[in-house]
Amino acid sequence: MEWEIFLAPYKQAVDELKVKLRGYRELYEVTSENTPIEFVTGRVKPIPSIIEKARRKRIPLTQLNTQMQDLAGIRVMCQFVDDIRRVVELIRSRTDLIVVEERDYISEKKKSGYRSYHVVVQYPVQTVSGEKKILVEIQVRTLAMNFWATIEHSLNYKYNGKIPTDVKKRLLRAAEAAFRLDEEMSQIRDEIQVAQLRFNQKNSEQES
Ligand code: 0O2
Repeated sequence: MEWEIFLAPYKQAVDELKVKLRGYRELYEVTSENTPIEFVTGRVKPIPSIIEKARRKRIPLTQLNTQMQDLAGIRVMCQFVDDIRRVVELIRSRTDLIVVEERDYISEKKKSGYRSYHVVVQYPVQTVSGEKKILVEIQVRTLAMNFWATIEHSLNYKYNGKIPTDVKKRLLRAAEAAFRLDEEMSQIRDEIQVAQLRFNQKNSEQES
């Protein structure tokens, strides 16, 4: 298979969606609302990972375009858990893509402790041979969820997918700690917002 030719539209989709989703930050800057997006990353799955996953999931290489949903991957990082819902709403409301599947690993975390919200979209790319509809997996998560997933992913790599049981247990505890951190941060934000509202009300009363 000519990997470079096959993956070219996936790279295009990743590049375009990175720009489009990063654009929300600037759009929010001109409103008084807080941006739900902290930062956006993206990648095309490396060829060795594609081959390994295809073997593991028994996906024929000729069916990759329909059966491997994360050849093109985008990650959107948020400060707060509530922002994830706002980002998913933004994605659903776009008219340049179609949401084909959503996986909520926040309400129901994975066995490993992994939390994230996955939205699989179909995104049209204009190629030299016409339009190609590309599947892109958008992972939306908080900074704490991302911190955990990044470390767990590199440990998985280090241990060749076989993390020792005691390390797994500690990772599960770390995932819970990350979740509590998210909850605590949300509460702090809520309290700050209430205080801000009172402060603003007091000021406008004094002015009138
Ligand atoms: P990479 O290196 O990120 O590309 P499966 O592969 O069976 O777990 P599936 O059905 O392909 O899952 O889709 P799903 O559940 O949406 O997960 C795909 C991607 O989500 C993974 O891609 C990871 O990026 C992330 N992910 C899922 N589970 C975990 C986890 O337990 N730990 C971490 N760190 N990330 C996870 P890849 O292909 O595994 O790898």
